[in-house]
Amino acid sequence: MPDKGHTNVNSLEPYWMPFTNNRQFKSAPRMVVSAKDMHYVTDDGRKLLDGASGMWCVNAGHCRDRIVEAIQQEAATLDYAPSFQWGHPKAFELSSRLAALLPGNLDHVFFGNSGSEAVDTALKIALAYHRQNGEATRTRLIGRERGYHGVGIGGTAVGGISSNRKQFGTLMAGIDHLPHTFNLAENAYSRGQPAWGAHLADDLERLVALHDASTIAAVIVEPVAGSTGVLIPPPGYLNRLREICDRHGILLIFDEVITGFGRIGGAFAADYFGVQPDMITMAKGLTNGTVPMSAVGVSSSIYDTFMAGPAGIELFHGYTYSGHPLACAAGLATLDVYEEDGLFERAKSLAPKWEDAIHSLKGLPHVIDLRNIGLVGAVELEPRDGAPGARTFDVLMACYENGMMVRQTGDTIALCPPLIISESQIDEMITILGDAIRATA
Ligand code: PXG
Repeated sequence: MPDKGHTNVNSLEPYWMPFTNNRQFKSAPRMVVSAKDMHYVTDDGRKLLDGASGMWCVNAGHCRDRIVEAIQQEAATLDYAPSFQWGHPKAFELSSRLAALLPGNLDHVFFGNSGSEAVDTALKIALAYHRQNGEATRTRLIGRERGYHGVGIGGTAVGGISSNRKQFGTLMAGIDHLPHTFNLAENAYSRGQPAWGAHLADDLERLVALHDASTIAAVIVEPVAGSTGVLIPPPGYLNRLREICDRHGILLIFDEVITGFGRIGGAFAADYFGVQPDMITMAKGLTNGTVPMSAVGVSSSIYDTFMAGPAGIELFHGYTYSGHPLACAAGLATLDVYEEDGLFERAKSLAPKWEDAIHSLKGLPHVIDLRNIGLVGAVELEPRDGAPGARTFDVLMACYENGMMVRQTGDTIALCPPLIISESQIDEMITILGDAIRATA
């Protein structure tokens, strides 16, 4: 083999890390090597309390025996099965379990491997549905500012984070955005849902007036925006979006990649907020983060429209790994664990304690807002002059030094622990975070 100058197998150089400051990371790597329940273990043997469920996905805690065994067994039984024109029983079983868990008439499930794929799948189903329904002019997609819907081209387009969009502009025609609902002046330190802002849903009427309903296929929103700093909807906001979509024949998609599987205290945010979407995207907690898998829950009216079409393949879409056997085995075992441990109810019953804990950080240096819902918390810090995100990165590092992993996004520290967290671990988390904030000028 030619010597390419980095033959040291432990070189950090070849790996181009995703959404990471590669140069910073490689100058001072943070490596984890194992995990169990509420903790990671670092390469220097320290335990880290997991304040982030990895990246919002390990809802049942790490390396749960039942899930590990299910994956091991499946790997030795059916390593792979083709997903086009062939089936295997666990894909049908998991679909049935999910259909039973999903709200209302979301009775059908389409599998992908990542949240990004679920989002692109849902958007493509929306476009194909309207065409199938004789409304082929409905091609416009509406997202929301500060929305995150993954990194596929569709998800990037409907997403509302400018840094994620600016390099990819030409692929994003036929898209518009609602305003986000985040407003510090009106809503700082709200406990749970903030009171102000439901009227912002009415902006959808403005977009309908501008573009005409006959051009609009779907609206996609995260019920609670996660990646851009935990933006919680005001009461009535999601209901209004639903009403306006109904009035104009527009499909409503909830991106529940983060909010699904108990995170905010119901199986899905749609249950928690009592608003029924036409599709729900899910990933992350679907397999407790163990094997990559995502899914779109689809209403029976959408599915039936396709099944009433001409004979043949109804939807020209799918992935080599749709419904992968290992992912299905992991998903089934994960649903068992959620059910047996009562984790969705647990998240709900811990939420008041969690709320008090988050809001106990009020008054610490540079804290300008605290937000919470279910087992999600956010601490908003005043940005340093000319250096957005720098202060929260220092807090992340101080937490890491003191034994905890948190998520940082812009000037927000986000907390979303596994739903198995104990009350004393909530206290521990708040102590470490409070100390980190105090230690960070
Ligand atoms: N939709 C939503 C709402 C998400 O939060 C995706 C789609 C994309 O999923 P994939 O599996 O393609 O990454 C996401 C992903 C964070 C963080 O720290 C959030 C995500 C991913 C990584 C970090 O907020 N969300």
